Amino acid sequence: MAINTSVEKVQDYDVEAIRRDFPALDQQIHGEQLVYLDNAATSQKPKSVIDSIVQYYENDNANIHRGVHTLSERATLSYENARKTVQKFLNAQTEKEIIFTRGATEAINLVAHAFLEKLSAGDEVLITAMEHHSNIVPWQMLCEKTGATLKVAPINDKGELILEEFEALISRSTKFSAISHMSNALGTINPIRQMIDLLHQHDIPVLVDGAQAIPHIAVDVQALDCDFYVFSGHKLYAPTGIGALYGKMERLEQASPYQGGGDMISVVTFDKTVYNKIPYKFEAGTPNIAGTIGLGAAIDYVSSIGVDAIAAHENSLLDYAVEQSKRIGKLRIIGTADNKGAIMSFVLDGIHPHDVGTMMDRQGIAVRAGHHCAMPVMDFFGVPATARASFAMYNTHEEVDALMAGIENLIEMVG
Ligand code: 7TS
Repeated sequence: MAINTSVEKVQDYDVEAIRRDFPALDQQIHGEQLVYLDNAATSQKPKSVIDSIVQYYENDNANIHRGVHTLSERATLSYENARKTVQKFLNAQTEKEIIFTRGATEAINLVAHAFLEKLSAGDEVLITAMEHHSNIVPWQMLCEKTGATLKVAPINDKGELILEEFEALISRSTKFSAISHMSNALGTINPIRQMIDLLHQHDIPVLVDGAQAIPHIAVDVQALDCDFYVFSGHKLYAPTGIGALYGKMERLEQASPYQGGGDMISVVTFDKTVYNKIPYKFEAGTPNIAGTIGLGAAIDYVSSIGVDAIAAHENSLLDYAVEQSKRIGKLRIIGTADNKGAIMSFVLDGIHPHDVGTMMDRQGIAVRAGHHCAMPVMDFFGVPATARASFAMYNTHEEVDALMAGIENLIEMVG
């Protein structure tokens, strides 16, 4: 399939050079060149990230914040430099506002736990109908423990938040709100700046789940004025098992620690423990040092290309995919928001999404099939699951062609 390169492709974006940085992309699956379109689940890693981890383990491996020896000092320096890298990437005011966690899920649980003592019966927590389970279940657990009520702002048939209904749900009882920046099941990008403003008119703290947004949207936490922002490194070309929580200093000062243990204390006696300073207070135990260094390297890599350039490329892939999909009569896209990131969730008439996933894999094409940890979204659209193609900085228009050809093949096979 020929593509109109001048219209579809982003000028000066050297996708082939980028692809060469990602060793995992260069392989055959079932005899076919891999087409990796499961980036919303996790992204592949560039060589610089892999090298940073190897370098750490080969040369600097030691525990941090405790040894006076050289290796420990080197490891500590690299770990703390990664914190500064995250700070700059998010434009946080100080690196103390960055707490390393296992990922978005742990960061959300940390914040939910911090609000345990602040909520009671009659209070409300406000989320939206498009949240990932990670941004539902911790709040449900918090509500169960405190007697508070979970309120859910609805979405429309395009998968967009209904902003007026969100606003109508804000009341004096609302004590916290947790909202996704971008939906993993639909691709919808929420008007979070507006949502945050509405919440702040009532002085309601707000957490933004940036797990999907972070690789696609340049985030400025000061401009957004969010109280908390969370993301996972592995969707941002970093290793699994590392992520970050940004928290406004004044909010972190009000928060009680999530876990107790080493490193989060300054003095321990059997009578009383004095906690360490922020951010260490929230980082109990030996952290994922190598992962943190890998996260720093991933952000350096992404920054060297530029999030806006990456987003422009991915959006052109999405537009092209949506356009091309129109020729497939049996295909229905789930999630057609006006403001959308590079995710195409779809169903095919008469073919279960799991079969779509398996049959695409037979053709070397990796897509995710399932409920995407967003069962309420599936319920809303009346589907058990969807197949999902999600694009990253290294995907190409030719891969979109391969996706479409793969879908057409499988429709033909099923008959
Ligand atoms: N929030 C959103 C919006 C997500 O998409 C995910 C993961 C999470 C939170 C949790 O991130 P974790 O790294 O802590 O697990 N989403 C997906 C997905 O769409 N497919 O696999 C994981």
